[in-house]
Amino acid sequence: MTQSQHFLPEHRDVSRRFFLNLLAGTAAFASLPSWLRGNDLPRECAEACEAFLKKIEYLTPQEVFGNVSRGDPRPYDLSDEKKLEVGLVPETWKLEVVSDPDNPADIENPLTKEAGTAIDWPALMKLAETKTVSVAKIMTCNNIGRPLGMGFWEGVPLRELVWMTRPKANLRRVYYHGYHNDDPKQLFQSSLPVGRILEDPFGLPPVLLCYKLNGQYLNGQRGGPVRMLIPEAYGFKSVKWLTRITLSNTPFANDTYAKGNNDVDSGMKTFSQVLLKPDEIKAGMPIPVTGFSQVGISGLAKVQTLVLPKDQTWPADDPYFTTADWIDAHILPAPETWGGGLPDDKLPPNLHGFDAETGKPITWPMRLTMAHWATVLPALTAGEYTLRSRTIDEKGHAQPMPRPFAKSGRNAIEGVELVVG
Ligand SMILES: Nc1nc2c(c(=O)[nH]1)N[C@H]1C(S)=C(S)[C@@H](COP(=O)(O)O)O[C@H]1N2
Ligand SMILES: [Mo]
Repeated sequence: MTQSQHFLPEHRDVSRRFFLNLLAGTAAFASLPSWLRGNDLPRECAEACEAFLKKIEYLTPQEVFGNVSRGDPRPYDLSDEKKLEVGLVPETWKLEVVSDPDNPADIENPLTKEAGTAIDWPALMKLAETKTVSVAKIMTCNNIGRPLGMGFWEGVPLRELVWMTRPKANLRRVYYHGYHNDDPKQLFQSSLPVGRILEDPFGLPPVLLCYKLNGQYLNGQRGGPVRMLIPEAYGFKSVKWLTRITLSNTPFANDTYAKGNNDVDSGMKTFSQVLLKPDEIKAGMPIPVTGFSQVGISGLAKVQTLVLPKDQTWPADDPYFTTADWIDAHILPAPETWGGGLPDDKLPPNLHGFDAETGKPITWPMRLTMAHWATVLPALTAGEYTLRSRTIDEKGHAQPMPRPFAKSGRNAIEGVELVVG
């Protein structure tokens, strides 16, 4: 599957309900824009909507996730025997938490293999009995236009391990890396300021030492047995096959991703993309369209669409189409079922931002997750058009502002072709 296809099944499911409601003339119908209200949708449009009536899932099964993994060989492709030997299975996995020899942090109790104090799987599971937290997060590579997948990630807050080392002073930065075939050239590392690990700013979930995705233990591709999970960050911070954490008194990032011109301090951005449009569009017929938005750190207030004739030129000094007549789309409500392989569709324990009583998200759209949207575009005359969608974040910034640079996460306004016959 290509990057663009792999969450279509999930999306179909969520958008299906929108169109069902729309066709049934229920509350969703009443909230449609005035040009649609009071008009029964033409039969052909209803038929186009039927095309969306497929299986519904919100979460991405972990086998279907987009995969970004370095290594030669990839650690998950090693033989079972080798995995056992190097600690890539729960039976032999160990995590060391040590002081940086070059810029030491003052810690009383380093967790090392040598001293027999490294964290192993039973120790992690013991911690999990009382400390488990789950985080709803969309995983996205800052260099790839489409998200890799939407998940509920389960783990233990990383600060629990930091405190186990009994730090006293001189601790400013936390470095970490994963198994890399013991080859320095294959090292993949990342880092965080210690403050982000010890305390969660402005309602963010904690940084996790993560071992489950959508209620199932992480597979090798997803970084199992244990990976890092940084809720608000792009994927490169969430290091897989985690083996070592280094507590340092340096104030600087050491991320592998700093090479390649990447912005390593960028929070996830809000942006929108079109996913489904009818295969065939007839002149004079309204056009049902669906899509999704990544809800970044600045939230999501609106999704809008714009249709322009393909050959229409646009002023070069307005590259983001800010002066165009964008039309609001409908942000779909939180799904009723989650899918993605979640056993019995039961929410993982302590899911941040969800009401434990009702099992529903407290706010929607929810930051750091995916929101689906749908709309019906006004009828067009025959010809070729470009359809664009954009988000407006909670601060009122229209995509790709306020951070339009690609190396801090892709969020360009995409154009898709509409051919009206
Ligand atoms: N050890 C290790 N961790 C890693 C990577 C890697 O190559 N090696 N890739 C990173 C990058 S760049 C991304 S975008 C995410 C992707 O996570 P996923 O493969 O689970 O979707 O994993 C991150 N963690
Ligand atoms: Mo990435």
